[in-house]
Amino acid sequence: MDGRDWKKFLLPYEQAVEELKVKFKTLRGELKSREEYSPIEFVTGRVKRISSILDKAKRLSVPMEQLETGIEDIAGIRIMCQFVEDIERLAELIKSREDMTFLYEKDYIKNNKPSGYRSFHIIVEYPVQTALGMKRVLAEIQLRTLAMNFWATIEHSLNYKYRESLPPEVTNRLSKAAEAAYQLDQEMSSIRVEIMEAQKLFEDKSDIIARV
Ligand code: 0O2
Repeated sequence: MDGRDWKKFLLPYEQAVEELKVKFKTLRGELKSREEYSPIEFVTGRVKRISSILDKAKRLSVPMEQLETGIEDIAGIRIMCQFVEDIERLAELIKSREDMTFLYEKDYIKNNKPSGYRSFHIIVEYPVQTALGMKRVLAEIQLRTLAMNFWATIEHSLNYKYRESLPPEVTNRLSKAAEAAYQLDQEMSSIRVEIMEAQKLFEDKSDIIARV
């Protein structure tokens, strides 16, 4: 594929990422208004870089003409939550949506990766309305707590720096940090009800001040 072919190939994925970001940000606002608490803290999204698509295709032996079905995270959405319990709720909400089709999930929270990576991945099929008609694309929705995201972001940049051959000392520290992030999630879950009540009070107070 040359540059123009890639541009055309990636267009529906770019559209899918933009639309999904809007939809999940809207869901955050709606849940906040309805329930005074949202399981969504913030949402990000990206289209996978061409070099990263090619690396993954090579690693998984996916032929170029099967990229659409063979690489599931060309369109990627990341939703950050405060608590592990929020991830469970969100996963159910996503599975029941009618604007996307749930295909399957990868639970790296129950079964974390050897690296220490924890996150909940949902693969969906999302219909994009293009100038040529409807096109279904695959998208990966990653659900993470803030602690999981902190760890994964740091590990990702270290892997980028060391090109996946991390010095043992760094690997060791990352493994300890993964354990600490897990403990943090557990501690926060154990006082979740108190935290949520405090945040609701805080929201109400800010609301009154904003209206005065
Ligand atoms: P990019 O383009 O840099 O965002 P794999 O076979 O290891 O690639 P798997 O198990 O099939 O991965 O997972 P999946 O569902 O394809 O997701 C890959 C993405 O999950 C990665 O994208 C990361 O965002 C995240 N991820 C998976 N494993 C790890 C890990 O050990 N550490 C971190 N930090 N993130 C991970 P890419 O490949 O980074 O793509």
